[in-house]
Amino acid sequence: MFELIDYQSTKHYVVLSIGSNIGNLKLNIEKAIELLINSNVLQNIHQSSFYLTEPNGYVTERWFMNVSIKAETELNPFALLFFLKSVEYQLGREKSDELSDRIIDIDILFYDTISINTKYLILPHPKMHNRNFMLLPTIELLPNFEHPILQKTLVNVLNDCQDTLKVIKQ
Ligand code: PH2
Ligand code: MG
Ligand code: MG
Repeated sequence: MFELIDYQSTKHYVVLSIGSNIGNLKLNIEKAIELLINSNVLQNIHQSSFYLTEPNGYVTERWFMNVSIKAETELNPFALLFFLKSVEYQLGREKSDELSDRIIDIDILFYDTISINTKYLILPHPKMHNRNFMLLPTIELLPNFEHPILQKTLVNVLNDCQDTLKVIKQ
């Protein structure tokens, strides 16, 4: 299925959301970003502030630390996803399901302005417009970026977002 999509191997703009809710949350995220920088897979990395965030859709009571980053890459979306999974693994991520507490989670929010819906990857991230913990850090980096499906800026997406969970800038 992947080979049907022909992505040019030039520069692509990506936005990632990184989260952690086990151990030293900030240190886990810093280590992830260090691995991203040292890999040379991502260039021109910009990071948002750290945000302490109330768990969204979780049974757990452990709060998260979240950040967003924007960067450039030459990898196609699936190769990028595979690389990010390997970084999660290097940092000790065990289960990869949506519901477990996690040392590290790295999700792709946007890849250029593409929208795709596959078994392994949906872009833009299908829940981001309902999640303060993804929207607020990303707005710090790209307030006027237009959501490719909703066709409104991220600031307007946040204005229409029903999420009431707390997101506290550190
Ligand atoms: N990640 C989830 C589900 N819920 N809540 C917060 N606050 N932060 C997260 O990173 C997060 C979440 C699924 O990956
Ligand atoms: Mg996630
Ligand atoms: Mg994930």
